[in-house]
Amino acid sequence: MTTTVSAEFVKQQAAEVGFQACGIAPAAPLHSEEFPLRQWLAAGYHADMDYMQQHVDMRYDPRQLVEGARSVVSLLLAYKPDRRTEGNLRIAQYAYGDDYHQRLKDMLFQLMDRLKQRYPDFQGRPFVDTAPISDRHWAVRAGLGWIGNNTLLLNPHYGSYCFIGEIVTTSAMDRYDEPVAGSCGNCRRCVQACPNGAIVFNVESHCFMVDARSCSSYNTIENRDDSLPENVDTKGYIFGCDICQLACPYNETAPSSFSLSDDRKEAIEHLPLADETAFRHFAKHSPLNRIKYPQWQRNIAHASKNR
Ligand code: B12
Ligand code: SF4
Ligand code: SF4
Repeated sequence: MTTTVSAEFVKQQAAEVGFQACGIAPAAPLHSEEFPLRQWLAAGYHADMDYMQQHVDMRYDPRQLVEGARSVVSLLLAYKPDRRTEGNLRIAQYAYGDDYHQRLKDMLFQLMDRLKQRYPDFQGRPFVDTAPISDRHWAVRAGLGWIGNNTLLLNPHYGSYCFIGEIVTTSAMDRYDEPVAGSCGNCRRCVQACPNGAIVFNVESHCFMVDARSCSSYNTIENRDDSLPENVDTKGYIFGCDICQLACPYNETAPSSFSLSDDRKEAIEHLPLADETAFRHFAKHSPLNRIKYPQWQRNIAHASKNR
């Protein structure tokens, strides 16, 4: 039996490491009503993301991912920039900075080191978007917000402009958080703003889901085909898409957490003209490393044709 960990201590250390919010949930399986992954897959909304079909049971139960897991520590790293880039061709705001996978992972390891210093028998594994675990649903369980109609985690203070990571640990906590009682109410701004009607209401699950096949974010990032579907209008986005987030009133009032320097802004604005060497140089430490230069050029050609 491992030592029971103070939740207060975890949160204090998380804040010192630089996370904007931290919540903790017991590592009990997710119900299919709160995470209708099987319905999403059955509808074909995952497009070519075959990895979403793998380890489905594990996505419902973190104890299959980390043996003996007792708690999930969920952490938010906010990224709303203080200004946006200009120009007709643009990348999503989450990609303005360095690759968040690396940054978040470094921070999660720092937090684990601090916890191990205080609790030498503390054991856990950090995750960011890369393992079969649904980041948003654990954040909801840990009281960090609710799932908005745009299907993203909406934190009442930071909106949806935040990355999510977690530590799944075998330690028990002395206190757990409860989900918050927030909701989108009658608002449908994001659904109406989507240029591709990609946010669809799933009658069976009684909630909104993203059909990736029509989503600009999927198409500009995950789609590996030589050309993009003609009916997808990316509205100038050549990597990711912000439209359903820009429409959200919570994001309007959220504080900015990332300062876009003049140099970085200029580099991003010139990126559509970059040759392969310059693109690779920029992409190396950025979320853009998810795509190769031919995809980048495909996205530019598609967005230019739409315009
Ligand atoms: C696959 C994936 C995608 C796919 C599919 C997106 C999707 N909505 O499923 C694509 C490529 C399109 C995508 C795009 C983006 N992604 Co993405 N993606 C993921 C990934 C890897 C898995 C998501 C997943 O499990 N989908 C499967 C379906 C079944 O799950 P679901 O969508 O959660 O089910 C929905 C419904 O059932 C409904 N629902 C379920 N329960 C309930 C309960 C209630 C009360 C209600 C009302 C609704 C409801 O809402 C659910 C939320 O979508 C996660 C990382 C991770 N491991 O969790 C990141 C992740 C969701 N992505 C992220 C980001 C930042 C984005 C983009 C904003 C990037 C961009 N700017 O282009 C866009 C946003 C597009 C959008 N509106 O979703 C962040 C989101 C952070 C946040 N605040 O929520 C994550 C969590 C990565 C991270 N670690 O930070 N993504
Ligand atoms: S990311 Fe863009 S295309 Fe995808 S659901 Fe949101 S607004 Fe629609
Ligand atoms: S725009 Fe409205 S409906 Fe969409 S996520 Fe924000 S509050 Fe919810």
